[in-house]
Formats: sequence, C-alpha cells, structure tokens
Amino acid sequence: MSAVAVNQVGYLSSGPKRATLVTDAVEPLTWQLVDGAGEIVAEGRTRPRGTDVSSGQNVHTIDFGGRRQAGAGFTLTADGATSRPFTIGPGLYRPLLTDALKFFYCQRSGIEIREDLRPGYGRPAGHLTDSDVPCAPDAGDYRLDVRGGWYDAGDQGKYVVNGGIAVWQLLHAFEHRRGLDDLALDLPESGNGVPDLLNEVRWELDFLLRMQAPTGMVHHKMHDSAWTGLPTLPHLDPQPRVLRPVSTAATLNLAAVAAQGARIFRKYDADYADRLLAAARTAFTAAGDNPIRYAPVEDTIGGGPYDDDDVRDEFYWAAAELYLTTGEQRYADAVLESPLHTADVFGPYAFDWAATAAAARLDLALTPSALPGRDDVRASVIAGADRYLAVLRAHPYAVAYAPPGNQWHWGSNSMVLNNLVVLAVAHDLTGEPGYRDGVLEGLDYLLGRNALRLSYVTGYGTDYAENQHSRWYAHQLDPSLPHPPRGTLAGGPNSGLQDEVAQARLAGCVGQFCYVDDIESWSTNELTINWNAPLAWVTAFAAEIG
Ligand code: 9MR
Repeated sequence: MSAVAVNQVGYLSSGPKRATLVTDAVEPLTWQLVDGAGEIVAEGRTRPRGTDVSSGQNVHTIDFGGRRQAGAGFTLTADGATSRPFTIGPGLYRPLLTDALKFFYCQRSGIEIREDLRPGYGRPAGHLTDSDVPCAPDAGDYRLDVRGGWYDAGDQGKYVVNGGIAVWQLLHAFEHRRGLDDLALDLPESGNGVPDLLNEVRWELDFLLRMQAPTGMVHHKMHDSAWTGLPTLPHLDPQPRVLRPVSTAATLNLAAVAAQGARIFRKYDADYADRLLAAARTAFTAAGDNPIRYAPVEDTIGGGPYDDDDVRDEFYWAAAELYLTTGEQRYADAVLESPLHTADVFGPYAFDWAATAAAARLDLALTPSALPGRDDVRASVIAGADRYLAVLRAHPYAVAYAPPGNQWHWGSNSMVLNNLVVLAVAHDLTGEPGYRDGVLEGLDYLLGRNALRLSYVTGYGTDYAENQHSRWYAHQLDPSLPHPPRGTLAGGPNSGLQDEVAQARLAGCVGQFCYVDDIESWSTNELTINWNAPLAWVTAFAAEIG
C-alpha cells in the first residue's frame, strides 16, 4: 500500500517543503500538489531513497519547495495515494508554541486549575499536604514543605532532575529566543508585570528551592509511597507522599537552574534573584562535599528512579551557569577544569535529563561572557550541529536522530527535538540557512511526516496522539475526563517496550513503529514536562521564522 506522509500542520512559505512517499516502486514517480479547490498547482518527480532503516519501508522523497504561495487544504498525491491536507503559509508555529507552554499550568501541583483559564481542564488543587512531607527512613528524619511545582508526567511525582532540565530549557528559550517576553499564557499571575513564561517557571523553581535540605543537598524526588492506578485525579490521590534521599545530581540541578534563574529574574525581582543565587552557591558547595551520592536504579516504588551514576556533566553544567551569572573565577576554573568542557557532548543520541553537558555548552556558546576559549566552545556546537544535520539529511523522514542499532529510546520525540535545538543554536551562531531549514524540516517528523503518519502533538494535524499516559487526562478510560490539552507531546517510539500494552501490540516492531497511542502504554506514550519543554524551545525558534 502506498502512502504519502506530510507535516499535517503545514509548511512555512519560506521553509523547506518535503514529504515522504511509501511505495514499492524503485524508479522515480510523478507527484502532484493539489490546492484546496482541487486544482493541480505543482508537479514533479519523486526521488527514490531505498529502504529506510528506521521504518523498514521502501520510500521516496517528494520535494515541493518551489511552491511558496500560501493556502490551506493542499494535498500531495503520488502512486495512487493522497496525503492528509496541510497548509502553506507564514505564522504556523505561534499557536503551537503557545499551547506547548500553556501545558505547564495544567501540570501544576498545590493550586486549583481555573476553569476560566483552561476551559475543560478546571480541577481542585492537588496534594496540598505536600507542604509537610516526611523523609523516608533511608532519607532523613525531618519533614519539608515541598508544595507546588509541576507533576512530572502521567504520574504525580515531582523529581528534581527532570524539573531541572525542563526549567533550564524554558529559561534558555526565554533568554535566547525572541518573542517570549510578551507571550500570554493565561495564568493566574498574568498581568503582574512579569512575563508569563517566567511566572510559569517560577512555580517550579520555588518547588526546587523547597527540595533543598538544611545541609544544602537537594532531595532527588518526592512522590507517592506506592504506584496509583489510572485514573486518579491529583486531589483524590489516596497515597501518602514521601521524600526520597538527597542526591548529587539533584543538588547540581538546583545549582544550575537557580544560578540561571538568578540571572534571568534579576530584572523583575532582585530579592528573588538573590535568594536563587544563594541557594545555587550553597548547593554547588554541598555537591562538591558529597560528589558521589547517586540516585539508584532500584528506587522505583511509587515513582520513577531517574537514576544517574555519572554526575560529571551535572558539575560542568552547574559550574557553567554559576559562572555565566557571577563571572567569578572559581566557577570559571570549575568549567575549564571539567573533563566535559573539551569532550564531544553531541553524541549519537541526544542530551536529556541524565546527560546535561550540552546544556552547559549551549549556554556557554550563547550567553555573553569573558570565558577564555569561547570560540572553541562555539565551534564545538557547530560541529555537533553538522553531525545532526548530516543525520537528518540522510534520513528519508528527515529525523535528526538515528540511534545505533535502530534502538529508539524512551521519550525519543524529545531526543529528536533536543538535536534540533543544537541545529537552532548553530543557526544563531552562524546565520547559516542550512541549520534553520534543518530545524524546520525536523519538525515535520513530529507533526505527521513519519511512518505512522501521526502527529505526536495533541490537537495538531488531522491524526494526532491523544491518549497519552496520564492519571487525569484519562478520557480513554473514563469519557467524563478530558484528553490531554492541545499542544501535549507524546513520548514517541521506544524500542524498549517496557509496558505490557506495548509488549502485546508492538512485539518485533521496527524503530518508528514502536509506538501506540494507548493510555496504558507508559513506555511509548507518556507526557512529561521535560518533553514539552523542548517542544516549546523548538517551536519558539520556528515561530521566529514564520
Ligand atoms: O523519561 C525517563 C526515561 O528517560 C527513563 O528511561 C525511564 C526509566 O527510568 O523513566 C522516564 O521517566 C519517567 C519517570 O521515571 C516517572 N515519571 C514519568 C517519566 C516518563 O515516562
């Protein structure tokens, strides 16, 4: 069966325009672009690409980049197959950017979600008792006020390393992308004189500060004492909550994002910036005194582990943010002495919550500073981007991610996005249009130009993921509950198939096919704060161009 996979949201007038044809044919075929009125407005020949490793399909590329005229309802036809409709025009990404960011308010813990601000999503405040949570016996003998923050994902745990990378990415977008200071997100704080994106991030940063113990070390996570079933609304969660032990990784996450936050919030709230910076310094020192407190892989009762036994990258990242904020020599030394500073941090996968050295490198490349050797820092980012761009260009679905052995990771969609972030930063550094076009074409994959011909963003495209694993957005299990809000990213193909639904339905799957839009497939179809954050970052870039 032939099929044409397109970006179902559309193509920017000024951007690249490619689609992927699945066919048995090995010779070039004719394609036609048909407008909303049924007229053929362009024609051409496909480019055969052979067998695509990521899907096992025989595919061709359709390039209709010559077409710049705007319109809605275009379709592409080739080999008897017709694509889903799509738009060509400017401004396609601003709504998606806004929705990707509005997602975070609905993830908030400890506060009512107002129906007037999120129609269809109002709910009572969840986990108000997080204001007084005991340590587990192996974690200490005190209690902390750890209210607020964002729920991590489909579970209602709150994890510092994942909150940390999500906060970093949103603040990084705020600092380095345009058009975010006045973006309205319809929050309870809107209109308080602070940009809405910072209002949203502060909800999580305040929580991260509360996770710091009196010693300066930071608790790795807090969550239910046992896993709850689906659905469970946050305010109805019957499980007691518990603080798990401190970790070096969590402590360095706080050091990194509190330092970054101090730099960015100073203009709006100097007292808050002072508090953030003090917490960051304390955390960095505490981590230096406790460098090998690793969060173990076995810690999976009632919450995920976020295990990490290599924190050299977190040290590098925290040092970099402290340096960029303070300019102090001791932090510069820590950056320059880090083995990660000269290492290749743009490897065959992508950066994420566990691999954070790229966060340091990207910030050192973009944020003005007097760091010696900054040209080498920038050159390393460009070299990384060149690698991801080559992967994307060689890929018939234009994916900036080709994991070794075609073994796709948990949350692969976020890895695709984080590699696009590297391309976007290379564009910032060089102005080379090839990187910009790579980012735009890379987004096609997430919005329907993939082997499943599915948009992974709820509410975007014709066929989209909408049953992401969630205890609240559990419409699939209880029709009185909502689907996830528009702009929610699904985790995406994961060769690991860790859950039973995936095991039953996807056994033997090839790469891109290792995904199912089922609420119980938590290993392929969850939603998380650290996956929507790169979606926001990359769509902010695309919105600048549109
Ligand atoms: O995103 C995390 C992924 O990188 C890990 O491989 C996986 C197993 O440790 O855990 C994922 O994180 C989950 C977390 O543990 C609990 N909340 C939901 C997260 C996304 O599935």
